[in-house]
Amino acid sequence: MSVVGIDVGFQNCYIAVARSGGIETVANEYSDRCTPACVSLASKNRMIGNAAKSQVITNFKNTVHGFKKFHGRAFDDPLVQVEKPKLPYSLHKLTNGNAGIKVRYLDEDKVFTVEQITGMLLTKLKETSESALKKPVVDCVISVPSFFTDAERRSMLDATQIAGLNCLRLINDTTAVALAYGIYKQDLPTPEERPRNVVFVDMGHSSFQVSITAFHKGKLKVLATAFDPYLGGRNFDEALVDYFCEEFKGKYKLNVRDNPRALLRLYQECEKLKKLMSANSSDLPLNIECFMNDIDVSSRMNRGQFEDMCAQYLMRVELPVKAALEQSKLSRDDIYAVEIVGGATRIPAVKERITKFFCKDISTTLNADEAVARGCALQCAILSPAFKVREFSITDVVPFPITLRWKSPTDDGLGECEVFSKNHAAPFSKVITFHKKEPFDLEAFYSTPQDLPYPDQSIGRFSVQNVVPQPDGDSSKVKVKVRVNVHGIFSVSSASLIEKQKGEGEDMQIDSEPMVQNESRAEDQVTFTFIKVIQVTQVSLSLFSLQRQMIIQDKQVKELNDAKNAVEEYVYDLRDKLCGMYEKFITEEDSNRLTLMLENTENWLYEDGEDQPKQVYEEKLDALKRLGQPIQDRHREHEDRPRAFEELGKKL
Ligand code: ATP
Ligand code: K
Ligand code: MG
Repeated sequence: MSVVGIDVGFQNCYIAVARSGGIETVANEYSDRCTPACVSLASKNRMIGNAAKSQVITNFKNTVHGFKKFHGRAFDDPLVQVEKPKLPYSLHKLTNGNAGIKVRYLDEDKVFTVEQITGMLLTKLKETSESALKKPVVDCVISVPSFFTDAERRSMLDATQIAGLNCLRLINDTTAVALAYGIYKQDLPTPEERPRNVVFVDMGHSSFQVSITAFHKGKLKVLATAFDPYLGGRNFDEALVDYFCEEFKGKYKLNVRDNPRALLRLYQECEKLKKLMSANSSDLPLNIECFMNDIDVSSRMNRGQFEDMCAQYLMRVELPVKAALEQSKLSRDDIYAVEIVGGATRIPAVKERITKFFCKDISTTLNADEAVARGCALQCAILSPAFKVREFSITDVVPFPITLRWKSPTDDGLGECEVFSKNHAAPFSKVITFHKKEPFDLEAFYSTPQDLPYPDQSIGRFSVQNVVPQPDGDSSKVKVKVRVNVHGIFSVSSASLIEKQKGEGEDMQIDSEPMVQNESRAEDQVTFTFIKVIQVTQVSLSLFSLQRQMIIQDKQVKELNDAKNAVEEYVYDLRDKLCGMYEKFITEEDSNRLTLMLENTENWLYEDGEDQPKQVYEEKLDALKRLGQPIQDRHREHEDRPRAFEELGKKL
């Protein structure tokens, strides 16, 4: 089994794997440990990651990025509607109401689900980890934001399936970071001692997450999580873009927002400028040549100005930090350290806000970019029976309270009860006892819609069937098991009918508040049907075959390019050698003829040979090799001769 951890960021993805030396982050074929969350569809193939990122401007309509937040969302979702006008590519309402991504691919209009797009990205990340480990990768652990709801988590799991991955756990970003922090610490408190409480702060490109975690030797327990799902590095880029758009309107009479390419370039330049300002407080230039209508633009900006401009975002930094501390019921003095990760925490003003709130210097002992992926890989290693790693127990939390509501056909009223409170430990199972004479329905939903960064409160509806009264006409005891599983997803997992015991049950009130227990026992099973789960995307077989087809297509395009490149390389190589090391091994006349032929081949590659089937390139290469090989052989023979004599000399 493979031990792989993947941080699927809104902008940047990282992979960590377990090798004999321990956990290490791995680089892709561009020697880059960061793979951009970007997929570019073209008329002949797909590009994913770094190759796709280079298409952001040239092929803007079909280069998809910034899609992580569309997981599990309907097209009409307010968040989707807010994002839509800012995207260079189009969104499309799918028949199931979800947001689909519309692009031109293989010269046809195609609509992909977000699960397919993330599936493509994950396929790339899978390949990268496979080439690092030199073996197939299936099992992995993947990170999600701690505020992801059930629908978003289910959608992410579907994407992993499309990519042929088996996700052992969806782990919250900040929990992965906590694991990466704690597992190697030798000096954690013993069970009798007071815990070491650490605050983890992660500001990425699209969101801001905070957790407070208590550590003891061999275990971590998340006490609280808080977040601003709409605050991240991209807000700071946007502030700069808004500013320069306004400035260029007056200064150059340019309407940048009308030109998608120019706008995308401005975003890229503003992000660079933002990063420069993190290291530099002086005035910095912004220059873009041939920006729009052949006009070069230039301007300046400094950190002070930038911070004023971003005051509204900086103000929001304190809120989740404060909320997390309140929920944990700790005081500032109880906090051992504040660890920050995520690219946007490099903004000095963001760091300042956090430092100021805790009256404490913040620590940057973790790798800000790679800690999430490392934590994922560590979790995968813990779950893997094949890999030896220190035992470490992880207790996470439920981010939003969950309520269960029930109703039987003949019941007068509805009953409900909160089964998981906010920050309840997770994963966790509970058994709820009902007294019922007939089948009944259960509906699970998030209790506090005002706190939910998702427009739909409902989680799912479940029907408990085959419930009958006791022989004496009394209500039966029905035990229903509910749980938040290892991925942070809620489900009603089973139900059982309890035979009435003598002397028991008489004093139990019928239709009383259900009793909630934290343990289950094996009982006779009641048939249990899952009526409907809201917002679940089913991975259908056709999605799998489409993915397979795309992989085959990409492979064919790559092989074709390789075959063509091989001809080109051979031409250059042989031409070089004809004027150099092969000179003495060919007559001048033959050499001239061959040079001419090489030149013709080179021209052909740019003209008629530009777009040929793979076989044509292979035949061309063979023909060239038939002429080149004898020269190469004569050369090698000549080189080998002195060595042969030398060997002979030694023997004599
Ligand atoms: P998310 O966690 O929201 O899914 P992500 O994981 O892809 O997003 P990160 O890779 O953690 O995000 O961070 C990317 C963000 O950090 C970008 O906005 C980037 O511009 C910003 N960033 C990176 N380096 C710096 C820097 N030196 N100064 C300011 N911002 C930076
Ligand atoms: K990331
Ligand atoms: Mg992140």
